[in-house]
Amino acid sequence: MKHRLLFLGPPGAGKGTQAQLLASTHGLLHLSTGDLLRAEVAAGSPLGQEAEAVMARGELVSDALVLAIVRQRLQGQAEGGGWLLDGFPRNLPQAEALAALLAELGQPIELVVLLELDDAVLIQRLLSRGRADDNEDVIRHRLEVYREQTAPLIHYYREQGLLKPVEAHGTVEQIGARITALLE
Ligand code: B4P
Repeated sequence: MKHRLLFLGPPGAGKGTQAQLLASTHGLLHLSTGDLLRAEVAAGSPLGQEAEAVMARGELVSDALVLAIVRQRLQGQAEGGGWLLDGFPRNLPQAEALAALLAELGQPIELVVLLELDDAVLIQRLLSRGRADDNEDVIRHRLEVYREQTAPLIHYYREQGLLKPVEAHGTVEQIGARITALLE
């Protein structure tokens, strides 16, 4: 079965880690806006140049920029192919734009997986990863941005009956098994 899934959760909850795993075991397109933006930064494209400083501060890149990337990738996906969106949407305008795009494509979201984890563990995981935007001040700011802008999506998707919370404590395999169980 070709699933259409969305991964939601605070920075460092393991969205990227779990999304990669599930996409490879289930043959889904893995669309991570964070990875796509980092690839643009690495390539030094005009889009990457615009995104770089914003990401380094732990803020959200403009909706227009992110939406352009997602639209292009989802439209390019073969009809009926499954996908997994990781790190997108990150605020209500992005969620509303996604809903309009998916209605246009006739591909509704099947399930929204919410990865839940305490701040102390999130901060530890991100500090040990050590990416350019993983220093303590920026991490704290990313958590604030998550609470203010992304967390309202929990209510938005719960109201639509799509939300499934998952405990993101434990090993990668344990969390992966919890997510797989939701799909069965
Ligand atoms: P993202 O790339 O989405 O990254 P993230 O939220 O920080 O991390 P994630 O939850 O995916 O954690 P991961 O699996 O890597 O965003 C980065 C920036 O991009 C944003 O701040 C923003 O500027 C920009 N951006 C992205 N999307 C955007 C959008 N839609 N709109 C606007 N701006 C956008 O795991 C973290 C670490 O934990 C890893 O080192 C991993 O190995 C480790 N880990 C994972 N699972 C573990 C486990 N079970 N136990 C121990 N460690 C674990």
